[in-house]
Amino acid sequence: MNLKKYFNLKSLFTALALGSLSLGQVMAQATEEAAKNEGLGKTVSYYILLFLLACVFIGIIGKVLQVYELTRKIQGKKSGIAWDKFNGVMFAATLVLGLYGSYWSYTVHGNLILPESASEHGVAIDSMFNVTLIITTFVFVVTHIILFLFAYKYKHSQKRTAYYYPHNNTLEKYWTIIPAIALTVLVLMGFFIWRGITNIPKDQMASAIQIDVTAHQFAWDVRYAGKDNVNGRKNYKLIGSLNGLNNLGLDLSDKRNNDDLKVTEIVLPVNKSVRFTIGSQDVLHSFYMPHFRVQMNAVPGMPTFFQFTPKVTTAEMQEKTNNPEFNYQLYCAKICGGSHYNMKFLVRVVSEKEYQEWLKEQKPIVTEEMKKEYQLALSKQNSVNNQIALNN
Ligand SMILES: [Cu+2]
Repeated sequence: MNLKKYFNLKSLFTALALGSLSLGQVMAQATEEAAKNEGLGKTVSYYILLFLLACVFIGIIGKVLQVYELTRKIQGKKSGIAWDKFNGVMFAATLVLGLYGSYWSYTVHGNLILPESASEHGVAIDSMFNVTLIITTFVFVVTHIILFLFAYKYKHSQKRTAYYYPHNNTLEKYWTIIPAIALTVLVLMGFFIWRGITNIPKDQMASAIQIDVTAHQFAWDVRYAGKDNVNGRKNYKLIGSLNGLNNLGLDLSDKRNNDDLKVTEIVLPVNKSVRFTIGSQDVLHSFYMPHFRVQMNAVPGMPTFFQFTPKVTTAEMQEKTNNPEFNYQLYCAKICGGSHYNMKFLVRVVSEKEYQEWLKEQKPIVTEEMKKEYQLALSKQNSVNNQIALNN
């Protein structure tokens, strides 16, 4: 069977070119329509249409060039375009554009970087970040210059034949050992810094201000430990008990709960160590305070901890950032559901005096109503126990 009867190359390309053109026209019309509608010019669909239009345009150019080359081939002529040279120049151009793009990204996005760390341990994290960035940037620039310039300089030429170069042990050693040493240094540096942050001596743990944070879709509940500096026990089985009042599942048989305070903002005294106990009532959340370089998962059923010392007050940071509206925030850094973005909680760092004044105004988390419900539940339980005892 002769396939040529069914596939005529010329008509195939004509059909392809026509198809591309008509698709291009449809896209152009759609883009124009989109741009006409007020505000639509900035929507995602508009940019997707533009991207598709660019793809179609490039496709058409490719097809035209293909037809041109095939025609020359049929006529027994040499290729009309020096593709080797073209590809080589494209490599060199990509190098220049890519390096400029990286430089642009570093300068423009680099300005969006967080202000200086507002916590003591954050300084070490920042230095680790900077060292990693310097090393990786250096490697990135050098390897890209070598890769792209080699592709340009040694592009295919009729005058030169390729040299078969299968293996070189010395080179293998260099490009295995040097990155291995660099990575070991970076990993060890990270390990020791992390250990310094999480490995806190017991006395320092106990003396820090104790704050208990509970995450749930889509909010944070925060309580301070009160005078005894110990947060009372919680029990997940008690969540929603006491006629729906006990949304944190506090165990009222633990008297240490009675002085715990419910707060609507986190207020921290400057230069005092503070220890957060973090938990979740539903899915994974992430306790994230970027200005203090603090991030820790909030895991259901497994308390996690983060202890740190804030060293810049909110007022000082407002001055440093030249932004009188500046405020520290606690965010959730896990995409934990549809309203995840709502998980914000105000954090203020103030002087010791302001902190003490604020603390005095905070109300206990265990309300009188909760206590009454608890007593009621206890008396009901006692009567049931008595009945069981009597029946026996
Ligand atoms: Cu969350």
